Amino acid sequence: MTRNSYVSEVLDKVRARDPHQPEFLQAVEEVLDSLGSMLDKHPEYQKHRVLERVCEPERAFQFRVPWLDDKNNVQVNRGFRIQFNSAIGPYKGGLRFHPSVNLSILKFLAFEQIFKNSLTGQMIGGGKGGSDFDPKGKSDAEVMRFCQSFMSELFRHINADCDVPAGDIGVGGREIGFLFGQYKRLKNEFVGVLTGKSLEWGGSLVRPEATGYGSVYFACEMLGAKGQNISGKKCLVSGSGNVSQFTCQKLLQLGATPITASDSSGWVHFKDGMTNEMLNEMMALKNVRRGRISELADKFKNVEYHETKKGADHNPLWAVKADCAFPSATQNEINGADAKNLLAGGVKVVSEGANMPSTPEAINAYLDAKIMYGPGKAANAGGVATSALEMAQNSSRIAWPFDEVDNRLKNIMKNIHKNAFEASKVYSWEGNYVDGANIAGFKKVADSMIAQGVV
Ligand code: NDP
Ligand code: 2IT
Repeated sequence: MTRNSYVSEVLDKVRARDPHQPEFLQAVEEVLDSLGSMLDKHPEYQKHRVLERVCEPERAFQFRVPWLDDKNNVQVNRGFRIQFNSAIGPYKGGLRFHPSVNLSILKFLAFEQIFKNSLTGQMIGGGKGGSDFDPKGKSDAEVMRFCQSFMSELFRHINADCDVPAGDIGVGGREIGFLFGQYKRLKNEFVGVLTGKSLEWGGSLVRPEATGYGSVYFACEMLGAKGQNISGKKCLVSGSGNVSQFTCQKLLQLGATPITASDSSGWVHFKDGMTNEMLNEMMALKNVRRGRISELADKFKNVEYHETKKGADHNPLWAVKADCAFPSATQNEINGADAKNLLAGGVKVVSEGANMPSTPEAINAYLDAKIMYGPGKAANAGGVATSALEMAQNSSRIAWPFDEVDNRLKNIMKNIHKNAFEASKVYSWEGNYVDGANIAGFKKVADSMIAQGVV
């Protein structure tokens, strides 16, 4: 396929400007390459130079985060917040605490977030932030001191109507609590400036479950469009954190069977399928004891542990025979070789709980095989969508019951599927959810940017 000339021109500019940001360039290329046929029909986007503008963050902060460890040594980390696009609402997106965090990774995540948030149909713009701080092996007191120092700078740049962070890798309920406490102390305001809060102090029911549940609901929508359902399906799941846990929970509720899980050390194969007891153990292991996934194989029969070989050219988790795959750990965890193994093993559905877990080669393999492939910005949008529901409840000072939030989440995932599917029919081929999601997400943001002038 020949690339649209406006897209080529902008990609060249973005590459020249940030040649050392591979993840950001990967995300930009994927989105822009979907837009060609739509841009041909809508010259106004080129006239108003929307692509150049949408690829440049409105604002990006980088700051020093000094803190004292338990031995009273001074530690210094780097903090970031990217306020990428506010055309359709206040900046919204998570905070990631992981040693790999850098400007490229956060810009890719914030860029994806713009179109994901647009797809949810809610009033939220795109942002992301975080730090190269590694919570692994730190005491609760160290995590608290780090979070307090991080918020002592971040609080200047965020508020409930301007920028509302939440969790991501390494940032869960514990971290959101420490961050919220410090914000409240500094500003003397009890407001919905963060989402993913505990229920007792302004959180929403279903927010912890929302990303994983949403990713399964999206898979159900893709299957439903072909008259199929998820019951009885064997599912590969990666990760063992928030998204993975609630993906597994929803799969079990719907009669499907998770057969793998992983962490950064290795992966487990549930040879007879994961049971609720095994899931409860994985939750206790990861959320309370903060241990390694290998412990599941020590505890249960018919659970096999495999260490991940650093630098290996493929990950054997993706070669296990299955019907569906729910990558729920991190970016680029499925490469071209893994995607070939997935397809050879019978996988017909890929629903991405993680952000950008598939490399461009893997995505091409799915599209060539025409399997049901839900890209992250569509399939994992349930998390941020439920964050927006938390914001709505905070603004009205009302808390909705579980079923009300869950039904809203289901409807949002249904609408995301419908809008991506319809856009794929108009501008690409029916069922190409990559093009469909990118186009449907982009148009609303682009039209809003044009309406608001050159700002
Ligand atoms: P958690 O920190 O709860 O869990 C992350 C999981 O992925 C852990 O099992 C972790 O292993 C593993 N992992 C992290 N980094 C790597 C790596 N470099 N290599 C191998 N394994 C890794 O994070 P979440 O579950 O919240 O996030 C998972 C993915 O979902 C991310 O891509 C995130 O951006 C995305 N996402 C999250 C949303 C949310 O609401 N939380 C919303 C939308 C997307 P270990 O235990 O060893 O650290
Ligand atoms: O990637 C994501 O969408 C998230 N980490 C959730 C963001 C949010 O604001 O809930």
